[in-house]
Amino acid sequence: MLRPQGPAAESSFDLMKLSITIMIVVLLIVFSIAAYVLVRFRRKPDQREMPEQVEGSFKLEVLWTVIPLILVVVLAVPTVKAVFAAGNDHSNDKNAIKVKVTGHQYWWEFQYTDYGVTTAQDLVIPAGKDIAFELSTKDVLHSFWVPSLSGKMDTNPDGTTNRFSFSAPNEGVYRGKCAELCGPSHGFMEFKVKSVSEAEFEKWVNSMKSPAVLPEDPALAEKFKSQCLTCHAMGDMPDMSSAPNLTGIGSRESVAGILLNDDTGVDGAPVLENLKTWLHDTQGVKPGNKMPDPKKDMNLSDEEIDGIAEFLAGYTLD
Ligand code: HEC
Ligand SMILES: [Cu+2]
Repeated sequence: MLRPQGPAAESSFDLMKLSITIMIVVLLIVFSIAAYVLVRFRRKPDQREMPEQVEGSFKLEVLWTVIPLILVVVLAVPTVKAVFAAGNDHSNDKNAIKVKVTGHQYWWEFQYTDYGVTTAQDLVIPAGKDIAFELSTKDVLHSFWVPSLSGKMDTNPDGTTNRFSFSAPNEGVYRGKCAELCGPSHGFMEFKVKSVSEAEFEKWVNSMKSPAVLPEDPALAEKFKSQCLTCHAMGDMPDMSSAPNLTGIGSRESVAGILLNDDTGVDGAPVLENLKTWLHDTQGVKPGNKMPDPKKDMNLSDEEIDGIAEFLAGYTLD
């Protein structure tokens, strides 16, 4: 929030600076007057009599009503302007990229309706373009929030949808959060916004559409199909919206949104390691999440789990 990376976040940051500046100025003036009065009018050692009692001053009362009024107006005008600008809707804008965001306990689904592409956890967008969001939830109330790009927007459990939009002028990866307590793994319900060049975005869309692949070992492929693809979709398979789409999972910024993929190991772990961590202990990583345990509930052996992890780590987009 304090390092805004786009116009929507900048307007919130400007409001914060304006209100904090006004607060500091008021604080300094009030405290200076209070300090002056304390020193100037304190009781002298030999003073015994009651000081003169002053009541009611028309001038002062007008002064301390009008000044706050002016300050409130100074705050209100840009705030109302920014609030209406933040609620802008680009859903009918031909140049905007439309993304349907669905909150799930505890992951984010992103559907690119104009491209027929669905992904999870990584929201890939072309830098500088307006992204028109339509937000809803599959279960409870969540709130979609990318602090460095924009304010929050709720996903309502009553079936209504919310719309808003933002853009990310600079290429980069921005961290997103669920900002509404939604269950035991709410704190791990993270996602990333990946702002890339227009050419890279087109390339990403095309590779997301390439046909699904399976593990080479036929026995493992069979297990994967029967145990995992009942919930998860990949490549050109129809997406049931019941679990994160796994297309190109090896190229993602994270596993399950929270285990950061980092080959240098400085800020996370390599993707293969994260996939193993996830598949061997999903409840340990995200307590209360809705994926069955591969070992206990799907009867997979450690070798099979590691084999699937290796296959998924190698399932990259190019
Ligand atoms: C009953 C449905 C279901 C089945 C079956 C299932 N999963 Fe999942 N899986 C989920 C859900 C739901 C999540 C999201 C969990 C979360 O993040 O809260 C998930 C998350 C994942 C993730 C992380 C995805 C991401 O976007 O980072 C991977 C990887 C994964 N599952 C692999 C597997 C594998 C491999 C199997 C088969 C052994 C499997 N799943 C079987 C429902 C399922
Ligand atoms: Cu949440």
